[in-house]
Amino acid sequence: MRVKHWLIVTVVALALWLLSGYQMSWLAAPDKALWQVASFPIGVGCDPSLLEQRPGYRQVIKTEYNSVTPETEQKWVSIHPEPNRYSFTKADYLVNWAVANGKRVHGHTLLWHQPDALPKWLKEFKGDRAAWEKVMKTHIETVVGHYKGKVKSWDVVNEALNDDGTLRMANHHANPSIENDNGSIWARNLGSDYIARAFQYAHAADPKALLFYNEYGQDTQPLRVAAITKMVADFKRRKIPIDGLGLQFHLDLNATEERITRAISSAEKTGLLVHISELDVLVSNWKKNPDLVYSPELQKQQGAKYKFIAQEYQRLVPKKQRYGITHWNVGDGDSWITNWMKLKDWPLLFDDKYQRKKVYYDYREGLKSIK
Ligand code: 9MR
Repeated sequence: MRVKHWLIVTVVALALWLLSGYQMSWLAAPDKALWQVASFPIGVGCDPSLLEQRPGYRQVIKTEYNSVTPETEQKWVSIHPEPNRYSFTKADYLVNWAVANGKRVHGHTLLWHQPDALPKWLKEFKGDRAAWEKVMKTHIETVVGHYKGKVKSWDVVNEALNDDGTLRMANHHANPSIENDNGSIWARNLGSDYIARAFQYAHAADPKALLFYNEYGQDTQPLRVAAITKMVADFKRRKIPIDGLGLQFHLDLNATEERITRAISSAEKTGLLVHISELDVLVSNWKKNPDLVYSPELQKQQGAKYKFIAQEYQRLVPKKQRYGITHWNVGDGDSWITNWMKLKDWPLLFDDKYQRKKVYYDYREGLKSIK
């Protein structure tokens, strides 16, 4: 009787075990998320309002990415709207959500010249060198201090150089005004060494934060790349605390493999961390074309570009220098290319309903192929 009882128990247990094994292989294993197949963090530029309001948006970020960057909410215009008032609410929402969900937070950005990103009071601010220095220093101390321990890294200075590698300073617009200023209020009012001081202030405010210089056009502007390399060497010599370089990579289908390789490689050669910080691949090639169709051919070319970037980043950048690849928002409908540039385009990995696109899979293949 006893033996029979044990026999039944054993047979049932065996059957259950076999069945569960069978089910495991029978039901397709869930796809791994991007960050799970990559050998480095996969980030996304986020809008906290969308994060709060759209479950689809939130879900994709939650599952696919393990690093986030606030797309605009930490810029001066959002976070420091009046001389003596900071407004942290929106950025805090994103940062707290990210921390609670185990995501790394990359801060963006402490100094940028772009008029849309600056509050009116600052664009109109009048003061001598010392007054400007105080404004910059207090802002950096306050913002970095506020996020100490939560924001792991910062784009300290963004886009400080012209295409020819000179420091962005004067407004070169044909009819210059504060609203079309393509020069820099920082360089004009603080002098040419302001970048180094910004890094020092940020470091003092949070010595553990990793500090980045972020730029665009490294694939197209070799003189700008040379200037960045020179700046890094100068900072190292002077012991200015810089940890990494951000390559924005707002690319189009004309970005050749050779140009992409050169850009990544020059950043890697500085020995600093390399962050592809704002990736998107435009199929419109920056042309306004309301009739453009997202044809299979365009999708194929775009997919090849994404895949190549994923592979090349891993091939060229040693593991310890890989800070990650950050995508500049989630779905095509959220992209600055469609919303801000007003171009008909499909530059991201997800469609406007947050479904994975074909390029998503091409990119994931690239992430998988080398380790
Ligand atoms: O994508 C951002 C867009 O939503 C904002 O309106 C704009 C102005 O703040 O900035 C865009 O992001 C820029 C980033 O901060 C710096 N590199 C270029 C990005 C595209 O303009």
